[in-house]
Amino acid sequence: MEKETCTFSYCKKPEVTEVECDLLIMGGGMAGCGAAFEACRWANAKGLKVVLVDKAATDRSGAVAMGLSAINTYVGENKVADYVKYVRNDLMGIIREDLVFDLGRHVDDSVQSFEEWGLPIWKKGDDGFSMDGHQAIAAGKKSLKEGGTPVRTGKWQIMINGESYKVVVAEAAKKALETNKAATGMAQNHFERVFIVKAVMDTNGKNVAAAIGFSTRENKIYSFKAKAMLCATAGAVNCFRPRSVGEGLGRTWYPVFCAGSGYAFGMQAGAELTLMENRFVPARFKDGYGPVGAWFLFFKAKATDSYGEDYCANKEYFDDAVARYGDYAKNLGTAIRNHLMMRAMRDGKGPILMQTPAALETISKNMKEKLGEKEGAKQVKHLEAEAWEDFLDMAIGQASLWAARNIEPDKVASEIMPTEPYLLGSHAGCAGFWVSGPGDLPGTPEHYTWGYNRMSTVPGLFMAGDVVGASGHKFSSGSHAEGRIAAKAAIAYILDNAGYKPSPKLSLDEIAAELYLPFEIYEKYKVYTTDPVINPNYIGPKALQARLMKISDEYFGGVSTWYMTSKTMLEEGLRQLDMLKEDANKMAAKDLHELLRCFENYHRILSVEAHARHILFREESRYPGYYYRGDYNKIDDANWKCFTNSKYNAENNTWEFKKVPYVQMYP
Ligand code: SFD
Ligand code: AMP
Repeated sequence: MEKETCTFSYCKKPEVTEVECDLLIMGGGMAGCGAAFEACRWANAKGLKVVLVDKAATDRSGAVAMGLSAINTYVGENKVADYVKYVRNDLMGIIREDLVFDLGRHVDDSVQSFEEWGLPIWKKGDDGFSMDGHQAIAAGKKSLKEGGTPVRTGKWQIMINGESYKVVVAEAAKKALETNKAATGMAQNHFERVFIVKAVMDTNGKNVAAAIGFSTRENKIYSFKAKAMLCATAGAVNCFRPRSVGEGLGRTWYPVFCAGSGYAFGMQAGAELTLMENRFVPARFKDGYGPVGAWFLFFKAKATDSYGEDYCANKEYFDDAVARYGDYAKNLGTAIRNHLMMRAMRDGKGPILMQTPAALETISKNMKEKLGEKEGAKQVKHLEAEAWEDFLDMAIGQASLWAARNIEPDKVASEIMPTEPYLLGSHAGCAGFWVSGPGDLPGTPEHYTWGYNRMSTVPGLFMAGDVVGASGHKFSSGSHAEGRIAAKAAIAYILDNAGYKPSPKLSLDEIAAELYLPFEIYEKYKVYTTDPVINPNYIGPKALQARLMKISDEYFGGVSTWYMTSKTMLEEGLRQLDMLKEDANKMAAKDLHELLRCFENYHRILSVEAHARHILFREESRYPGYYYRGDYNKIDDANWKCFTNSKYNAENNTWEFKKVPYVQMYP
């Protein structure tokens, strides 16, 4: 197939801007905002230039755009070593305990800062009852930093009034960037609605010299040259066919705008990935994708099959799980809870129901016993409002679906369902890059650290949040703290390598031609057919994404195969993916929005290819409930209690895989 190139014979050449800085932060989400806040504290005094670029508007970008109703990682009165054990158990025994411990010892400082910046955090009242964030502030309750007692849902989670969580966190980051602008005289150091597409290597063949991207609002492309870069652009969604199709297409739990750009960027640079076979398949309220944590932990609700049986307590299912997956099944981690739910579903005992009425009834009874009928009823009304608030603050679609279906949680149980797979490293998943740890923790093995905390295997390229592998359960607060950890180390790296001058391998003209190729293809062929959406000379981004999701769903363990895959299925899927990668060169874009979608597809293809190749490499089913290798449907610690690391070579499209020893640091 003839390879298309862009000579700007058919589309208009964009304005090209080169931005020079010391530290480039890619992504303005939780990790990116943490990085900007911390980097400027160390950079300003040294006159170092810090730049943040975000594909959206930072106030409302990333996974926390809609807000959240809980912070899922706050250590508080608990021991950090226990946090490590909790994460290890939930992620089936293989994590980087140095990264998790390091995050656990720093995360609370970020949460206490959020409160100082204006995030309302629920507090325990003197009567032992919960006060939501606003009530606590009005009652003059102590802040967390002063020793105030948060309202815990589970051992690690605290409740917040988080509709504006992201706005609060973004404000602090933007203010910090303002101070850096003042300190360095930069004209602009915060770029919004600029989509980072690719890493351009340095002529030295070691460093990433530039990150290139384009504005999604004007015909402008950017080349950001930097001495160090921090990638915080989150995980990948819509690589697999979602359960919501047709009019529901576009509804997901993790945000549709997470396209795996971080995974693609690091892979283009040759950074090593780890545990990329992992994925997160959350149980969610059906069709609305509402999270379940607050119902299980705060409202103490039970999920049962349609006969009212708690499937996690089903002896036959449980014993079989222990027989196949060993003691890991006994921890009843997130994956195993899914596995047992699917056993019940496959036995025709579905739908699976979140018993919300029973939970609210129990709470109401307790409250009325403790507070009397009148005050009790008042408290119950407040709590029912919180049941709705939980979704209004975080997954609005679920609240509107409840309304659309006349579901009142105090009267009707709701169906829950495992979703399509998501690739991420910050929630109950651990797919991402192999990064250096802090290096100061006792018992840290040598191969866990190489100088600068959270630096990838590419010198000067740092990672934070979803894109850091082998250390899940960071959530919003942990991602922010990890951004801070990585940013401080990046500034140290820049000061230690002051002599490095980035010299990108590609010229600005070559960059412009590569980024605007889909425009050139569209303008070149659009008149060939009466409807430009259908054209034998090119493929639109929507059609290509549909093909990608079909291949992943049917061969890499999507919802249509109940997450089952095997060597033969993976190999057939990868064969079809290779053909799709060829077709991708023929993607056409009619406007900037479609251009964004075209490059998001490239990022999704690379992310899911890495995922499938890692599943092929690990010959066991380490995460039952997330995916199954039908040809190795058991956990095999003897051969596979280790990290699986890979390195992609973008120039010749080849992959290297290796096993890396896992070391338990905390008993
Ligand atoms: O209910 C580019 N999460 C929850 N965390 C909690 O602490 N509590 C909760 O209650 C949580 N819940 C929850 C959560 C997420 C979602 C979607 C829902 C419910 C519905 C998880 C956290 O949100 C998550 O762990 C962190 O936000 C991850 O942080 P980070 O920084 O890794 O990702 P991000 O915040 O999405 O930011 C990514 C940024 O990158 C930008 N970006 N910019 C330029 N170029 C590109 N190519 C880019 N690609 C992406 C994005 O715009 C964004 O700014 S519950 O489930 O438990
Ligand atoms: P979720 O709403 O599923 O994203 O989960 C939010 C938080 O609650 C995460 O920290 C989960 O690990 C935790 N969680 C969710 N469901 C349960 C459960 N059944 N038991 C214990 N923890 C849970």
